[in-house]
Amino acid sequence: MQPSRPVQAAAPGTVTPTHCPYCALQCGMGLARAGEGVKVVERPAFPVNGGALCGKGRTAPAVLSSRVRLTEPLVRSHATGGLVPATWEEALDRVAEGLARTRAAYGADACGVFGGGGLTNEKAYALGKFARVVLGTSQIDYNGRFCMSSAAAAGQRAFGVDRGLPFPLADVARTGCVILVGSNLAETMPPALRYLTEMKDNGGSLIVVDPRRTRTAEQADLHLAPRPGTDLALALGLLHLVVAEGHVDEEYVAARTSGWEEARAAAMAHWPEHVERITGVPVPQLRETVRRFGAAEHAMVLTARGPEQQAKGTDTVGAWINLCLATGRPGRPLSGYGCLTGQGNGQGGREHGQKADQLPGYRKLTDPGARAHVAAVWGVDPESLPGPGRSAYELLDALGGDVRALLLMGSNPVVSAPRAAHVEQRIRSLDFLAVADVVLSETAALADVVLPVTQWAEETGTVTNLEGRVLLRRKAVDPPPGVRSDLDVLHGLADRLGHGKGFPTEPEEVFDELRRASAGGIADYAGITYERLAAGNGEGVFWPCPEGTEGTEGTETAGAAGVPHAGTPRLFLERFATDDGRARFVAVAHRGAAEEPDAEYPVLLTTGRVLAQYQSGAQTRRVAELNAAAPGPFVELHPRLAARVGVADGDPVAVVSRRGRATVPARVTAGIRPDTVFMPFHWPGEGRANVLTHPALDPVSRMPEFKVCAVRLEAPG
Ligand SMILES: Nc1nc2c(c(=O)[nH]1)N[C@H]1C(S)=C(S)[C@@H](COP(=O)(O)OP(=O)(O)OC[C@H]3O[C@@H](n4cnc5c(=O)[nH]c(N)nc54)[C@H](O)[C@@H]3O)O[C@H]1N2
Ligand SMILES: Nc1nc2c(c(=O)[nH]1)N[C@H]1C(S)=C(S)[C@@H](COP(=O)(O)OP(=O)(O)OC[C@H]3O[C@@H](n4cnc5c(=O)[nH]c(N)nc54)[C@H](O)[C@@H]3O)O[C@H]1N2
Ligand code: SF4
Ligand SMILES: [Mo]
Repeated sequence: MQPSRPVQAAAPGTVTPTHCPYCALQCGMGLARAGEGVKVVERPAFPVNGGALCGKGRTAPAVLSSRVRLTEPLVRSHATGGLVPATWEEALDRVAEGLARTRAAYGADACGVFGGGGLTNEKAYALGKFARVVLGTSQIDYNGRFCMSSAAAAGQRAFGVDRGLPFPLADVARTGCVILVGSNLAETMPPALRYLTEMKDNGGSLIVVDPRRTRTAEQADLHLAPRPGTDLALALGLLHLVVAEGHVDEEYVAARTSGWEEARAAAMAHWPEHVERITGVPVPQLRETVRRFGAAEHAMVLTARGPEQQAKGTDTVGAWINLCLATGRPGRPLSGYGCLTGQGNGQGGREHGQKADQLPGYRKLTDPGARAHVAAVWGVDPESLPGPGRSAYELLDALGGDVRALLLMGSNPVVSAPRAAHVEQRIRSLDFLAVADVVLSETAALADVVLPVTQWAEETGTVTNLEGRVLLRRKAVDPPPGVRSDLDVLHGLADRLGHGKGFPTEPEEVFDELRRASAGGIADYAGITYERLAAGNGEGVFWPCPEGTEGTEGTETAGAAGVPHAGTPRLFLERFATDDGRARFVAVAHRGAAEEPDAEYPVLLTTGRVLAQYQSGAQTRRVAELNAAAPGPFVELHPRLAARVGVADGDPVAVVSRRGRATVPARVTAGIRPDTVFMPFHWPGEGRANVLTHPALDPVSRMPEFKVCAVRLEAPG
């Protein structure tokens, strides 16, 4: 394997091409020196966003400021119980001791590790290796479990591989019909909206499925507003109509799929009138959807968190994939199924080993061949690698029980985990908590040791965006003195725990090892180097990209003899990644939510995002311009429901579930179903939405049901 040459940070005065720290679009941006800091400039040559940025990206440098971020390690004082400044030596010693003590007393599995989908590929890889090799623990998972894990599971089941979009986003502009299910793209990935607008301008139709009339739904030719948690029935009803109205592509189904008869029979049990009763979507709208989707020469279904964050998310996405397969879409030009992955490295973060059941290259921890390959790269005995551990919520729920020490990197579960008050209490009951973060998040504030780390513009690393496009995110500024990178932290801890070698601090060195560990795996990065990623417009390389010059059979862009493999923008053109090369239909049937409304809790709560805040808000709540645009939590409710509860727009209202209570201002709007309320989850305190949510898990993906639970509303006083 050829080593890659180091990539230099740009000299002062020049513009460094890099990427936004936040979502999975990974918009290209330029960073130019401005006084002491940097300012964002457009980078129009980068294809995905073509220079456009949302307000979060434009204001991202504000979080680089020493005024809002951590600049020195903190340790809990034995004397006062508060967090006090410490040296790096002292802080790392304490973490190493905390982990070693726990392991000695209770065994390796008493040490937990929790990662994040915002971490670069290098960090995610190093974190997984640290858990398995240094700690020897099976107890590692990450916040991506809360994100797109149901789509990942359904994609693997149907296609044998999980890559969010199996085609470049630009294909969306040229397709004929898009059904966008539970995505509020206009607020969550604004620069991507242009692909949908272009598609409509080209004569295509946009169908949006969302219980709310969002800014995205406003762009639609047809807006279906199902009851939260009923997408599975909706997709089955549509498949029923596809069959009834003769839109099945029999030739494709025979040539490229398996399992159709069972899936067809399951769908035929879902009569349109029955589906209307479950979902609240009128039969004429179902028919209109099928007419548009069935008639279009090219068509796509794209899902996001709406249908995925359900305790039946895997089957739900499976039902939408069935609809695509029956009409002959996946693996055809400008057509197919895709998931809009969420976090900055949501895709790469799930490929390189921070997931409980996984080794680098999207390999399975239970596969003896995979264990042998990765163990050889790591220089350890395959037998020494632990087996699969618990999923994210189950791990958080076990804290203070059999998991007694936790190292957390890149997540803020006190705000973002389901049933958050319980999770917070579990975290408080730990013997030892270490958090590496950029800011003092609500979770970091509970730690015994807080390690202040560098962030995006201060370090180089790779991320893999929602298209499976591997990108180089370059360093543009020096970090403030006193902070170290996550790779430094892992190196320092590994060294203290007896692994002086194997945890380099240079990102490129880590990436070169990752390439070897991923070689031959599903997500094969072996042919990707920093040098290639830095070339041209920095438009990146799509995985799989094996090492060498042999083309991969069946891919559009297989490398010709003598030319390195070009990467794989489009998957499945010849065959699917299953053993027999066929996509698999899965026979699924509708079922209810884990918690349905009743007399005591008669209203459905669903949760999600607003444009100007990001996730737990740890970063964006520290940016004045974003706080001005989205100052605090609220509950969105229909005028009829508001009248019944006796609240007017702006009045405080208590939202109460079996798990907790949050008090927030009412935002009255006719754009939501009268049986449903919506809360964003970006804030801690009184308005913390996640004290209400239900931790019911999908049986396959272990995704919690963030999008449905039962609540009642109370007007205070
Ligand atoms: N501004 C902003 N952008 C972000 C983020 C952020 O925090 N803020 N986070 C990033 C991340 S990690 C992610 S995962 C993505 C998420 O991106 P999206 O999935 O677009 O975001 P959400 O708001 O969680 O959910 C999308 C929509 O699902 C709808 N919905 C709720 N329940 C249901 C249901 O049962 N069925 C259907 N069909 N729809 C339902 C909601 O009304 C909401 O409009 O955004 C990324 N981009
Ligand atoms: N009710 C409800 N809850 C949800 C969701 C929902 O739709 N509804 N969505 C879920 C989804 S999709 C997601 S992805 C999760 C996200 O929720 P979280 O996992 O809490 O995500 P963030 O708020 O992005 O937390 C990232 C933390 O890492 C820090 N950080 C940023 N960069 C780095 C770095 O390079 N290194 C280190 N060490 N730290 C860094 C940030 O400052 C921040 O504190 O929330 C989930 N929770
Ligand atoms: S859309 Fe996402 S990647 Fe692009 S600027 Fe906004 S937050 Fe950053
Ligand atoms: Mo996410």
